[in-house]
Amino acid sequence: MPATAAARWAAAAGVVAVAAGVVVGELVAALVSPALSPMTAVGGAVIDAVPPAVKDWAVSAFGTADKLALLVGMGLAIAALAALAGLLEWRRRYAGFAVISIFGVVGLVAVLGRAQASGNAMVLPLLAAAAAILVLRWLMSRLRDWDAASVAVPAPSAAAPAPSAAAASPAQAGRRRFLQALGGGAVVAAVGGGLAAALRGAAAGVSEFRSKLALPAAASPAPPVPAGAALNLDGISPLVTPNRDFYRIDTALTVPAVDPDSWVLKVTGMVEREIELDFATLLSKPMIERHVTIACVSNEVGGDLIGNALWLGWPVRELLAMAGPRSGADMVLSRSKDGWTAGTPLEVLTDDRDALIAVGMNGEPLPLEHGFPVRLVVPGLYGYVSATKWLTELKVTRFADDVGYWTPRGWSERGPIKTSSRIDVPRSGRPVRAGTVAFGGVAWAQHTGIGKVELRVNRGPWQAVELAPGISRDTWYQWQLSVPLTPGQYEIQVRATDLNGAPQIEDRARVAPDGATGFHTIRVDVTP
Ligand SMILES: Nc1nc2c(c(=O)[nH]1)N[C@H]1C(S)=C(S)[C@@H](COP(=O)(O)O)O[C@H]1N2
Ligand SMILES: [Mo]
Repeated sequence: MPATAAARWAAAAGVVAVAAGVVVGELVAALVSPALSPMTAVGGAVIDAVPPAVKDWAVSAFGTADKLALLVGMGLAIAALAALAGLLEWRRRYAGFAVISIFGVVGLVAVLGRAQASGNAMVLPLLAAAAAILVLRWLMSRLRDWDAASVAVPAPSAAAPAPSAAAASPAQAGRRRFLQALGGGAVVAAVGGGLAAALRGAAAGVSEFRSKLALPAAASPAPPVPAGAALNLDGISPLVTPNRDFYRIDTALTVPAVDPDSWVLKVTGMVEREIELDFATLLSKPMIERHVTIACVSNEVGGDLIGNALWLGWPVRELLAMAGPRSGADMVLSRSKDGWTAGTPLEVLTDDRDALIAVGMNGEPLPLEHGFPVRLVVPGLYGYVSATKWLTELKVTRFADDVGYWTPRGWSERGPIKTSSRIDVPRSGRPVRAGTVAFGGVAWAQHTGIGKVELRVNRGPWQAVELAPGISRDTWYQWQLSVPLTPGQYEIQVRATDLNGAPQIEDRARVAPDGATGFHTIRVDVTP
């Protein structure tokens, strides 16, 4: 095959491979990271980086299509670099892979620079680059096969037409195999790209709404964080978990895109008056803001499926009072946009614990992954029986008549959070220097509060730690203790006791059916 033809096909292979990689990244982003995809991250970084004059020029030249123009420009630039990657890979093995790896790293840097960066978002550029490299490797091997075959048997020229009925020559077979791969790759990338765009389209509109949404100020602001609640200890969990680090658990394969303009919350079932509440009406209600630590029933002892946030919302009890629950009702089955349900005791939604119909998380509208526009937050209960995200309905009912999503799947009907504690520092298995070793972590007993936390070394006597004041009984508390340790191996355990004097359960229990128990135990190597 002539060198120029081979180079052209190699460039085409580069474009198809990188397109396939980008599509993989965007498609997976639509599923696991709707707020941020590799392309939106790079686009956002470009917007931030261009000088204002260029931005003004773009807006005046393209008007409201400026974003589209940016995407088209990005697409062309990426296609050019992708063609170059294909060409380089053809000339020299791995040179093209190196160019694609640089793409991946640029994508990663762009993602890291965005406010919405999350663990999920960070792996996507690398995933996209890996996919592009695999596809390019595959296309290159077919191109090399074709090239080798056409060297062995020169392709028939126009002057000597190929024998039409005869079997294809190896060169023709190689050509066909390469073109099939190239065309197949292009079609798959195009179809996947269309799907990703459709999935993202809905989420993008909702994201846009969210970014422009100004939440009302709280009529009842959160009580001030007590002085000394946040200990100054390296490696301890922050007292308030930033949204981007907040654990996420749900059954939603794609994050539901709920448009606040058409959102309504229905109160149904055993009530005097059924109610439909729209988003604007909800925002006009006197909101309260509270710190609440929510936790997942699947959180293992020492696990990280727990986080503390400042939630803004309207108390569920106010809405339920308007509806008027009928006597005999003892449960509220809350339902989300995607059909998931939780069964919460009516009592905890009507007592003074400030269970919230929440719209805000740490001063922002709820992130899409955390239930935008509206979710429930109930102090003291595991998420699976209380914390419904993308909330659409509250059905007042009875435990005898209805069940939440997880109950028939082997989880308990009721899910009060069990008192527990965790050692954050030092990390288990991480060697530390002999001398005074600082231990620290968090402890929680939502809606009762923590009374004391103790630590023991090698099953010796329990030692009281310094317990920081909690923000409220509904949040976790930080603790710390310095222990002098000589070189050797140690087993360290922590236990908490709630404000009623009830100790954390020592017997180990698995997470199912109603939450793990046992003391968090770490092993520490103390080196000279
Ligand atoms: N719609 C919906 N809401 C849901 C869930 C779900 O699967 N779907 N999971 C619940 C569980 S099990 C937990 S622990 C919390 C987690 O909330 P987070 O993802 O905001 O941390 O959400 C709850 N709300
Ligand atoms: Mo959970």
